[in-house]
Amino acid sequence: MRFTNAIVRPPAASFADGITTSDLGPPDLALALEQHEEYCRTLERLGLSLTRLAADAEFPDSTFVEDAAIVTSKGAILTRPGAPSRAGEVTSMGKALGGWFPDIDRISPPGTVDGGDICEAGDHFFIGLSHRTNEEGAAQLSRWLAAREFTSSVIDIRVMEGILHLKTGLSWLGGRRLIAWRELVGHEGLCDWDLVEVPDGEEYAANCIRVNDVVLIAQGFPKTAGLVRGLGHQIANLEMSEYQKMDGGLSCLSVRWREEKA
Ligand code: CIR
Repeated sequence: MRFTNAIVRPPAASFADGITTSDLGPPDLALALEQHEEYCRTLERLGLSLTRLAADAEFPDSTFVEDAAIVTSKGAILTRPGAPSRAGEVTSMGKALGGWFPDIDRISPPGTVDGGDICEAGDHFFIGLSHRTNEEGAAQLSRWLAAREFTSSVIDIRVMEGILHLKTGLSWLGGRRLIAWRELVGHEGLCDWDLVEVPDGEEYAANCIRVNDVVLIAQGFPKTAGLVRGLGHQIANLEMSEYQKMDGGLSCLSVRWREEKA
């Protein structure tokens, strides 16, 4: 099954006002827009049809569209982002997804879920329990997935330092293969999986995405790129410097899904 569709949204003029813990300095908006355009072109080159939402300055973090929805081949659900400043981002996401998913579901209070905590690995979904996704949100999502014949398991990352979302430190490369931060490699919830450890000092590159036959990896992490290539994957590097400054990774910039053709 190949990805066919994605939703993206460029950063707005307020981008630098978003939430961040990084000490890399404020992002350069013009450069961020260039990097975003290259990201979009790469998805299109890989065969995806893009829906480009308009930049929304009311929500500085709204370029990180992945956090607002979880889309599977069997339906979509709007999240309830854990950061209060991001709660309103789901409204425009719901409208955008409505064309494909008229009966879209949603996480309801007191549950919170950020899409960045949800790592799809085929028919299984890892749900990160984080400072954004709470137990109630994880339980709601797990029931929703089970009703669609997907399995799920919860990985608690609240005690792991420096990890915002589960996918900050864990990505699926296809089959049973995952790439992960060292802290996650020994995790009991992942022991049935084939874990590739991201090289020391290149932790940011653990947030990569496999889009059809190509793994997209942030530019500037040569050891990770070499490792993934050595496993037989084709890779493409994307410059992400301005998003890293705002704690965002490659996966956050799109909501991707596979459209079943009738
Ligand atoms: C935030 O803190 O919510 C944003 N500045 C970054 C969100 C990154 N999203 C993701 O990892 N899925």
